[in-house]
Amino acid sequence: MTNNPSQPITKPLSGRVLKYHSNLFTVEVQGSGRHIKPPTHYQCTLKGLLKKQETSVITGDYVLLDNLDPINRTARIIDVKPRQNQLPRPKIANVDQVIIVHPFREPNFDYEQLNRFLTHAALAEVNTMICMSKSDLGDETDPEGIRQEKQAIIALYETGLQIPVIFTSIHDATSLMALKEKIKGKISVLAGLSGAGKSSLLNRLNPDLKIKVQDVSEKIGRGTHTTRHVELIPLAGNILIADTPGFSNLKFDNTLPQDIEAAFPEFALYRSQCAFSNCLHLDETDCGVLKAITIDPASIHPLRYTSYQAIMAEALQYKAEHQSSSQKNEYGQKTLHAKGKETKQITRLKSKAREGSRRTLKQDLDAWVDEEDMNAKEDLDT
Ligand SMILES: Nc1nc2c(ncn2[C@@H]2O[C@H](COP(=O)(O)OP(=O)(O)OP(=O)(O)O)[C@@H](O)[C@H]2O)c(=O)[nH]1
Ligand SMILES: [Mg+2]
Ligand SMILES: [Zn+2]
Repeated sequence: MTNNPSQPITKPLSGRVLKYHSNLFTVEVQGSGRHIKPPTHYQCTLKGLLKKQETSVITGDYVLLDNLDPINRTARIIDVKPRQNQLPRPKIANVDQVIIVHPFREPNFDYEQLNRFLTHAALAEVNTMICMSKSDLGDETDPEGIRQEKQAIIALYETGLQIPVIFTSIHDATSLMALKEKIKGKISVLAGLSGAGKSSLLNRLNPDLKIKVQDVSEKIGRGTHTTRHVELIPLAGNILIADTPGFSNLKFDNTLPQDIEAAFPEFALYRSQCAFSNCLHLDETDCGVLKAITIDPASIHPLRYTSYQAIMAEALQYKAEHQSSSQKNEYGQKTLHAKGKETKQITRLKSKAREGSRRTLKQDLDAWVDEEDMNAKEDLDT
């Protein structure tokens, strides 16, 4: 960086997008030089060519900047680096983990909603943990019942599915310390229902943030969104964590059935015993999953399977409406089968990269057959 802060910086610099709001990207550029300087935030526009190419730039993206004006703190984004991962909702890239903030109470604990969020994160292939918020709330007349309910949640998700669970309350400093331990040195994104308490948690981790939270007097209702933007917030302890607008609901009407099936890790033990390699474990004959449920109801938790059925119904509806199952879904994946091969996920390429590799992708697609054409495993084996 130049020594004279009034001089424009001519050399392109790289940075990370923290926020997109009102057509401007807030980009954090790390300080450099012999004496470590604090990071600088630049308000950036997008280079015309990137707009023309419809290159998407989202929070968490690593970008290259030119035209840096150190006085007005403005710059221009001229390139975007390939993403390690991305979530379609909340829209964010390059995170180490998604923390699903799910209320234990207010509203009452809802297994299906939580299962929907877990499926959503599994589809994006991002590390996931569960933060059961508002765990101070509950029926004080039945503390033993509350204790058992919390244990059942841990048994199902942490012990059963290896998804870490922590219980937090904004009124319990110890629980907030536990959360802090989980986010130290990482880039995390908070995701969950509106009113789950995402912004409240961040305000407790750093009271200087003063993020607007839902008024306690407001009735928690689906559709009340207090946070409006996805924003990565730096916290002490080498923490970067994104506050995001909550969901009012989470539907899977843009996802393929086979992708939903693959997002349920508990089927892993049994799916190889299904007669059909594209079995969805609904009512098929010789289904390893259905057999397991009949023989040992504890093999797959009934609440997970019920959620699976509900989510699958939405995905099947989507498939019926878009008969070609090789269409891209919002997770940027295509589910295709090759004869005798495993399911293949083709991750969506950025528009720029896609341009250069259209031929390869086309060849790739030609080599694979649509799952619609899939026959029973016996056919593939011959
Ligand atoms: N009792 C209790 N109330 C909480 C807790 N965490 C959040 N709340 C309350 O829940 C309400 C919603 O909190 P917010 O932080 O605005 O929720 P949010 O998830 O950020 O909501 P959106 O921005 O709409 O997505 C607020 O009135 C908080 O005071 C908690 O641990 N215990
Ligand atoms: Mg919020
Ligand atoms: Zn099956």
